[in-house]
Amino acid sequence: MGYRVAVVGATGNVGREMMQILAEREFPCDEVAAVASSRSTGTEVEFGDTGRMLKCKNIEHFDFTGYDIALFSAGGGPAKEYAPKAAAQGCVVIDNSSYWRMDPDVPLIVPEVNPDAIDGYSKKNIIANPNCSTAQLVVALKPLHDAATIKRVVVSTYQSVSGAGKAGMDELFEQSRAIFVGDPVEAKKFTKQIAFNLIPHIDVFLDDGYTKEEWKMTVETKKILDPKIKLTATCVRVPVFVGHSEAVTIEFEKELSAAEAQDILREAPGVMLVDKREDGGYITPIECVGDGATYISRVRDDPTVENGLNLWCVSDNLRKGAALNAVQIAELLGRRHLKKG
Ligand code: A2P
Ligand code: 11C
Repeated sequence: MGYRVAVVGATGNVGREMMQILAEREFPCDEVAAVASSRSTGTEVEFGDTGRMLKCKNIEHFDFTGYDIALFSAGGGPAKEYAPKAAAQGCVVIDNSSYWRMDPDVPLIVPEVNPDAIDGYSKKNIIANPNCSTAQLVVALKPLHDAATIKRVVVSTYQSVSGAGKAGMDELFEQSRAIFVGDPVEAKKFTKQIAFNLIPHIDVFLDDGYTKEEWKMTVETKKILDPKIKLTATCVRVPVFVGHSEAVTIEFEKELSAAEAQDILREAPGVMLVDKREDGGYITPIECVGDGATYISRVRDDPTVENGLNLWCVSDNLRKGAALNAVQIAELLGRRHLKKG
């Protein structure tokens, strides 16, 4: 016997990827419901590449009773309104929005990093999936933290437009087309032109001058990995369709050479080390699309601080940053708490 699973936000970038990954990993589903807004009622979405078409249901009328797990990726508003309703109907929600992440009664999980935290899921029947730029970062940091204890991280991100949903991808495509044919360039989803440009602004501005995306990286890393880690971030949107990249500077309590860090990362779960120190011997975002790993390149000593390292970290933001991590959480939940069969 398998699970009854609902995918909420099934028409979106992450929702479609969730269905793809459920199918690819042969997650034991007896039934999958595709759920979205009233705008999509009746729209057909494919369950992975299986040829199996699902008709979207309207969340406003959807009854989660009898569903074991709901993977939500419909944004904060629907997460706030419908996750407690689904949870009260006995369905465990794994939510990809930022709405529940910092709730002390909601575990925020990256299975390679803090699997044990999932045991607290039943307080609210809601589990949170981290922000994409945090997920790949903590996968890279965890084995290094275990080896030498991280004190401080400085991270600059290069985030693809798919992080801003389907509308972000459409805007990069449309602006690029307009530039090539000489049409006027319109910015709707982003605040400035993104094609052939970059924008040092993701999510809303906070009072201290940081953006909420930068704040999320700080507080989520503390919640998932270690509250003692100090982290400061600069988050930048770049004209890449899929794949977030990060330049990371790490200061440790203990000494850790670049060679030792490479050896640790080579063996670390969820990590692929590609670090040849030659032309092309590193990973770029386009090469990680469709893949679940967090790729690490350019590991090198930082001679400007005591016990410092620099590295380059790239991952498919729709996969490890969102849909894959959510499905891995569902698998972990199944193994530990919702056994079937
Ligand atoms: P819909 O297509 O019906 O608007 P993306 O991040 O790629 O833009 O996708 C967002 C996803 O969240 C879509 O599946 C979208 O469905 C869904 N969504 C957005 N707002 C709501 C809502 N109020 N209720 C349910 N689903 C929503
Ligand atoms: C981006 N990281 O690239 C964002 C998208 O808190 O889940 C995900 C926002 C979040 O725009």
